[in-house]
Amino acid sequence: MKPVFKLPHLQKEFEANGYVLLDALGTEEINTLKYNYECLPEVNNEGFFASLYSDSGSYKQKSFEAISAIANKIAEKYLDNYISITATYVTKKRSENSYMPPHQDWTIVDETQYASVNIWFPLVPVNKENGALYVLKGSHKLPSVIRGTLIPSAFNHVTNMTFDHLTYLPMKPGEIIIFDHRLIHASPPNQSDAIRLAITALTVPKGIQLLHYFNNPETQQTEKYEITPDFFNQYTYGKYTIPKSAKYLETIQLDNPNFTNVDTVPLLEALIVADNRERKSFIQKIKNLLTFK
Ligand SMILES: O=C(O)CCC(=O)C(=O)O
Repeated sequence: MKPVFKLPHLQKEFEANGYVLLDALGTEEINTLKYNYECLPEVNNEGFFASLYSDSGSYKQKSFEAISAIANKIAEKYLDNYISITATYVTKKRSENSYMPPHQDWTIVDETQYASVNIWFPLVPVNKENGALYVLKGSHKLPSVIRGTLIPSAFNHVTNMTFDHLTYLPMKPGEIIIFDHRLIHASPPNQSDAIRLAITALTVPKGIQLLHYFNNPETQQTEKYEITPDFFNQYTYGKYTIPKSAKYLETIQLDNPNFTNVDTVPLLEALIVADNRERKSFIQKIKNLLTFK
């Protein structure tokens, strides 16, 4: 697998957990990104919004332009020959609809050779109340899954990825997370009165073939397409049509696993913590016995 990070200790952390947290941005950059957001038309009417939900290619392009210089500065500094090909403000307004359920992002590269990542960061402090990210640490190492338009989630039968079991990542402006697209992540609804303003930038190794998988509802077959970064300006989330610029490559046999709670239990934070506590108290009991306490 091609390395993602330039620095070996970050690469090691990324391989172990599926993500890396960094203090990467200064106040000036945060203010620029906030100002650029204010210059875009208001589009989030309710709940969660990302530019992929808009059917305006020009809006998507403008939001990418508002972010790309800073996203690519991060990619350039920390990642080994990666580029951000699309980026969006991800906003949550107060609403139960702003809940983002646990999911993996689409497969957009050949994951037997490469890792594609998101660079995600908040422009306001994020917490349990307004929609911080939660992750299932190590879930990028679960058996491989093809993900794309209309492909059923391999986690449809998993019910234990609740917020009290996932790893909670409160973050301040300036902090970023770079995570593998295979990493399960989620965020609770915004219950505060202020908008939760964050950014996500889809980032890939430079110069490689980009992919999209599509479960064609007419044929019930899974089609594999070659795409270019333009795909993300042309595709509207929820419309289920593949932009003309995408090049059909082949129809594949979809052979995704069907995970159950048994597969995720070893990764669940609360259970690991409880397990460690139990182990510690067991060790303490043995020590007490040996020292006759
Ligand atoms: O912003 C959020 O709460 C979720 C973001 C997300 O799912 C992503 O960046 O892939």
